[in-house]
This record gives sequence, C-alpha cells and structure tokens, in this order.
Amino acid sequence: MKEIVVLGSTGSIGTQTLDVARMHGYKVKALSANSSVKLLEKQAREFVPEFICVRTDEAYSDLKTRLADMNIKLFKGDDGLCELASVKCDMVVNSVVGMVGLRPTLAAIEAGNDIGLANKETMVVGGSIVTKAAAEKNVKILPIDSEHSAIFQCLMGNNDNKIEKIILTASGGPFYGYTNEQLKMVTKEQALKHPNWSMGQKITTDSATLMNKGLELIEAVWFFGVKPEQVEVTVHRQSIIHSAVEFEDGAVIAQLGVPDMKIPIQFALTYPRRYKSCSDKLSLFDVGTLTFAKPDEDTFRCLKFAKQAISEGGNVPCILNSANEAAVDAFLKDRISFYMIPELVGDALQCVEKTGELTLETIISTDAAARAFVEERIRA
Ligand code: MN3
Repeated sequence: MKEIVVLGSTGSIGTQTLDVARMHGYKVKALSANSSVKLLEKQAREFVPEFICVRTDEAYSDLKTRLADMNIKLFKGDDGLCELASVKCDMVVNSVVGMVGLRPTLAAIEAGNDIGLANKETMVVGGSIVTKAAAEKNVKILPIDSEHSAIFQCLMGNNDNKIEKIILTASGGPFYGYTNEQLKMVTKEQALKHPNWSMGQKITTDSATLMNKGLELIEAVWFFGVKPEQVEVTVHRQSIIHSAVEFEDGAVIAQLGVPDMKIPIQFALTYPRRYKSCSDKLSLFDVGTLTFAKPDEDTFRCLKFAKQAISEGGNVPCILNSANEAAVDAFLKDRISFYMIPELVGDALQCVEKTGELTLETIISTDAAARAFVEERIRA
C-alpha cells in the first residue's frame, strides 16, 4: 500500500489527488490547507492522517476544536508544511499555490521523499537549487502539471535520445484573439471562466494572461534540461494534445487525452505503471478537429516576460513570479484591473534588483523586494 502526503489538499489538485488515493486505497499520512477547515475536517475523518498543517492561527484553533476526538498532530505555517513534507512516505504531492511551495519541496528532498510536483512556482523560482538537491539525494520529482506529465511520458524510453524541441501546448485562455483594447475592458468574472480546465483562481487568472504558459516554459527548462529556445509554445484550443517532443530525426511524439487532471495525477502516483482510472476516454471522432496557432506575445506580454526572465536567469524568474503573485492577488481582491497584471510584472522586471547568484536567501529577499515594489506601484 502506497503512503502519501498531500500538501494543499483542499485545492483543485489536492481534492483530485485524494480521489485517486481513495480509488487505489492509498494511506494518506498528512494533509494541509491554508484555511479551509471544514473540508479539511471532512478529509481528516475519511483518510485519518497522522498530521495536518494549516496556515493561520484562526484555522489552527478552529481545527483543534473540530478534531479534538481524533489523534492527529496539528502544525501551523511554513515550518509546519516542511514538517509534513519530511514525514517518511512514498510520495509528497505538492499542490500548494505559489512560491510558498518551494521550502516544502526542498524539505521533502532533504528527507529523501519522492515528489509529485503540481507547484510549478517551485521550479520557476528555485529550479537550479531544486534539481541539484534532488540529484544529490537521488529523489524523483514527477510532474503533475498536465503539459509536463505529457512531456515526461513522451520521453519514456528515450533516455539516450536528444530532444530537439518541446512543443508546449496552451489553450489560449478565455481571451484568445483579444486585442489590447479589449483586454482593458475584461472583468474578473470573465478571467475566471477557463474554456477547458477547471482549476483554482490563481492558475485560472495566470491562464488568462498566458503567464501560466510562461511559468510552464520555465518549469520545462528545469524539468527536462533544455534551453528556453527549445520550448515552442503552441496555442491548441481543444486541450487534447497535452504537449509533444520532437527528436533529432524529426519524429514528434505527443501525449493526448481528455482534459482531466486525474490522469496526470494518477500517473505521477503509479509511475511507471498505468492503472484503470475514472476519467473519460478520448474520442477523436467527437473532437473532430485539432487546431494550432502561434501565441500573440505582443498582446499577452506575460509570456514574453517569462522568456526574458529565464534567459536572464539568476533571480529574474523569481522577480517575475513574485511580482505576478502579488499582482494576481491584487486583481482577485478587486484592487487592480486585469490589464494591470502584465504592466506591474514588466515594471518589476525593469526595477527590482537582479543578481546572477541564486540561493534560498536571495530568493527570499527577491520575493520580498518584488512584492514591495508591486504594492508600492498599486498604492501610488
Ligand atoms: Mn498546465
């Protein structure tokens, strides 16, 4: 029986991970969430974990009361998340939102736990540190992001074959085809309506700005050891081809399926085996047509900024990511318009201090500087 730890268990990936765990009878040793105590309690009563971590004091005391009859050790905050990531298990599924996921990833590696990674910010801000530490500790990091799971699957059995190019597919989001003028008018409700995937608010907003694809491009560079120029973003509105790899001989291998995160989640958990899943099967006849187009980087500038950030390297991807996290947070709180998100990210890339040296310390200070910069701009 597999034993797993699920960080971010009340989010979209977390709940679907628990669906997979239920179906296969996995033992869930630990759960975490920011503050969704009601759902956490429900999950705790079903899976009976040994440890739970929440973010806030309020959630901590609320949960303590709710679970008073159960023998579960409760933790709090970032340190608590790292404690959970270090619990001996077969896999830590990291589906925390944002760069707060970095330290738990490093803690899991330190403890020698394999990781199912849904937290792309881990790779975006700390790619060089994370990949180096994982190699040293011989820890496997399996991608849960659908595109990276697809690329990973395309590469299976191809260890000695050089990648020519990665074709990273993008749905294009709800505003595909919009002009700059149209983007100035869009509302939060429109931004949060993704055409194909049902996901949390942060990633849905990132999908609408194409920042999500930018972050995924950086994630791909670290996961698969390719140069940024080797990743080609292709808008594929149907989200049926989840990504593809071109080899030196010109052969292109793609992974297809219905857009359902349970498939990549389950594959990370059962790798290298495949088992029955509860997901729908793909009918190419029903899909009919698959289309492909170049993304419009002059309108959706976040993608361009992400390419610039990974090319510059060092702490620049961290500036990009932290400015974006702060801007998206402000957008979701109705403090700024959708159009301001790329504006703020672009300004942060120009103004926040850059360094080529990347350590956990420089990441933490860069994060603080980028957030402070964005906050100052919003207030000005
Ligand atoms: Mn994705």
